[in-house]
Amino acid sequence: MKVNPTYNTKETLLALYNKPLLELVFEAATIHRQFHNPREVQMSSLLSIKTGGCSEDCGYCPQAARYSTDVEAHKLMTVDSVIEQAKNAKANGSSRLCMGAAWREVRDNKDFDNVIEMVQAVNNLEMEVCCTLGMMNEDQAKRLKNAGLFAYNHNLDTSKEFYGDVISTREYEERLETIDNARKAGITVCSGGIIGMGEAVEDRIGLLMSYMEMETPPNSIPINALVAVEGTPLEDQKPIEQWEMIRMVAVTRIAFPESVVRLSAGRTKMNMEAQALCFMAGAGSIFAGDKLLTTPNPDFNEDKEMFEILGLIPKAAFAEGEQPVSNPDPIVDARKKKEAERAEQLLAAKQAGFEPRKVTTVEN
Ligand code: SAM
Ligand code: DTB
Ligand code: SF4
Repeated sequence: MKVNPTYNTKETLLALYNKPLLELVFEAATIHRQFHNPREVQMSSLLSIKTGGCSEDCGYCPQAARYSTDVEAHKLMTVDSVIEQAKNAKANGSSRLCMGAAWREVRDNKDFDNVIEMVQAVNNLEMEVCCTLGMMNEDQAKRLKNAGLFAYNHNLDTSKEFYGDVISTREYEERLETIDNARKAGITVCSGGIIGMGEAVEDRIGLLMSYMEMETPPNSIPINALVAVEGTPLEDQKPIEQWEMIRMVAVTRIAFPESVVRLSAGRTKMNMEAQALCFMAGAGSIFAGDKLLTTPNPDFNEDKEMFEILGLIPKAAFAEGEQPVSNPDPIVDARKKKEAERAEQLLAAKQAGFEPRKVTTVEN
C-alpha cells in the first residue's frame, strides 16, 4: 500500500481539497484508472451481531448506552442466524460481510469464541469476512486471523486534534494500537472516518495525515457522512453538502492510490448523481443492504438499479488478496468437547432416573 508522494503533507492535501471541484474529480478519476478497474465496485454488507448497550461515549453513535436513542440493545446473535444473513447478503451480490459489535473492546469470553465460529463459518461461504469489534490485543487479532478473518475495521474517525471533542472514553493512541495489532496478525486493515460532525476541513485532512504517517496505510478507507441520530450529542448537526463527500472521496483516492475508498454511511441522503461523482472520483466500494448497523441504507434493489444505470459491476470476493484459511480454534474446540461431555453425562443421568439440578449461568 503506497501513498502519493505529491500529496503527503497537510498543506498539499488541503490545497488539493480546495481545488475547483471538477478538476479535483478529474485528477482523482485519472489516478483511480491507473490502479483500479473503474467499473468494479465492491458490495459489502454490514451485520450488527451485538447491538447497543455500549459503554463508550462516541458522540455520533446511537449504540452508546448513555444516550437515549431508539436503538434496542440485543445480545450476541447466534452463529446460525449469522450464517443465514450472510447467505442472504451473498445471494444479493455482496462479496464481503462486515460483522459489527457494540463493544469497547474484545474480551476473552464465550462471546468472542462465538465470533470466532462466525468468522470460520462465513469464510467457508467464500465471502470476505470483516469484523469491527472495538479495540483488540495482538493475541485476539491472531485468533481472528487463524479463524479466517480477511479484514478488521477500526476507524480513527477524525483528526487527533478533534478526537477529544467527539469521544472521551478512549485515546486516539489506543485506536492506532489496535490497527497495528491487526496488521501484525496479517489481517488487512479497513480504517476511515466520518465527516459532518462539526470538524474543520483541516480535521478531515488531519485524519488522512494519520494514515499518511503509518508504515502501511489502510487497505480500505471508509468515508462516512454522519448519520445524525436523535438522542446522540450530534443529533442537531446540519447534514453536509454532497460536494463535501465527493471532495473527501476524491482527496482520499488521490492520497492513497492503492487503497479501496469506501462510500459508506450517508448514502440515503445522496442522490444518484452525487454517488456517480463519488464513483468517478474513485469510490470502489459501498455498504449494501437496507441497513447499516442500526440506521437505514439504500436497499439491494435500489443499488442494483444504480449499478445498471451507471454501468457498474459488483466486485468478486478475494480480488485483492487470497482467501484466508480457516484453521481450527483450540479454545472453541475444547469448549465444544466439554459441552458435549456434559450433555452426555446429563443424558446418562436422566436415563438412570436422576433429575438434573437447575444451574444458572452468568454470562458477561
Ligand atoms: N464498537 C466498535 C468500534 O467503535 O470500533 C465497532 C462498531 S462502530 C459502530 C463502527 C464505526 O461506525 C465507528 O467507528 C464510526 O466510524 C461508525 N459510525 C457509528 N455511528 C455512526 C453514525 N451515526 N454516522 C456515521 N458513522 C457512524
Ligand atoms: C464504517 O466505516 N461504517 C460502517 C462500518 N464501517 C462498520 C458503520 C456505519 C454505521 C452507521 C450508523 C449505524 O448504522 O449505526
Ligand atoms: Fe461503542 Fe463503537 Fe458506538 Fe463507540 S462507535 S459507542 S465504541 S459501538
